[in-house]
Amino acid sequence: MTTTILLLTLLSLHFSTSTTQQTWIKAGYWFTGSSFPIPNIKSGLFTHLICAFAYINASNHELFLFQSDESYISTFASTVKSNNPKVTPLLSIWTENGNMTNLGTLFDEWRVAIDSELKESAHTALYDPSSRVNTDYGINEWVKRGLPANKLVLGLAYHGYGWTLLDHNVNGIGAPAKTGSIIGDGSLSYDAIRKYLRSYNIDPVYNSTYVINYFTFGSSWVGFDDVESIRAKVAYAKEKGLLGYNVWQVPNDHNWDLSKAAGR
Ligand SMILES: *C1O[C@H](CO)[C@@H](O)[C@H](O)[C@H]1NC(C)=O
Ligand SMILES: *[C@@H]1O[C@H](CO)[C@@H](O)[C@H](O)[C@H]1NC(C)=O
Ligand SMILES: *[C@@H]1O[C@H](CO)[C@@H](O)[C@H](O)[C@H]1NC(C)=O
Repeated sequence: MTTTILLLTLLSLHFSTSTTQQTWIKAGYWFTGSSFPIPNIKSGLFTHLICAFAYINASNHELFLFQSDESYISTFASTVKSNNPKVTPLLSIWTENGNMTNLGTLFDEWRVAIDSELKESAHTALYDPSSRVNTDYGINEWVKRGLPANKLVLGLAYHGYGWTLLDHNVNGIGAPAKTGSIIGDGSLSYDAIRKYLRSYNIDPVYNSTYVINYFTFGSSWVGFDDVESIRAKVAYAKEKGLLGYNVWQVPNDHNWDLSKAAGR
């Protein structure tokens, strides 16, 4: 999960601004694998909408689409533009991480950090006083290695990740836990989280030290970004002089709450 997010964040660096004038980028991914209808995307909340993915054939290096994606990809641009003529539609190309040598190092460091984690971790934490697995560390590392801040967009995740606590009484951030909870591998869309919180009448906690929301339910611990975390992250991106933000993935929002919070 974390490696996927990082890869997507890296992919998002491929933005180019067509004019010298810097505009605040409010980008979001729509993935063909989601069942969310393209006409329902609120394009007005974004400057860029990115259709995912085209792939590269490893043997002849040509771009290709999966046949089942073709009809979506061919209509994506005109459909999102009909709701907001100013939005820039983009096609995202899935690249293997192998060739980004420097990035690969950072990627490996993250993976090592994750693999050695025996406690739940707020996978999208902006800060983490006790480890380097956090967004702020990653951004500072990029800038230190020579990437201008104004070429970076901050990745925002519209999903959370669930863990099973070893002891449900020990449930703060960093509590001992094993991966997976509630469903499958533990990954939950923000929309599913909101419905879950509502049906069990749970109030999530916002922790401003880490910039993460979480809730516990029995022995389940779920970390995610609610509107507070999203607002704080967008404020951070502006403070750092970044180019904007990039959402993975737009259909996981709940009533557009996160996109509205981010866009303010
Ligand atoms: C990526 O490209 C570099 C040179 O440009 C090459 O040495 C390296 O083997 C490539 N890595 C992979 C995983 O293909
Ligand atoms: C990739 O390229 C090879 C060689 O041209 C071709 O045989 C193969 O069908 C291609 N695969 C895809 C998925 O396009
Ligand atoms: C956030 O959680 C950490 C770890 O439990 C705790 O030390 C810290 O005080 C919390 N921050 C806030 C603002 O509550």
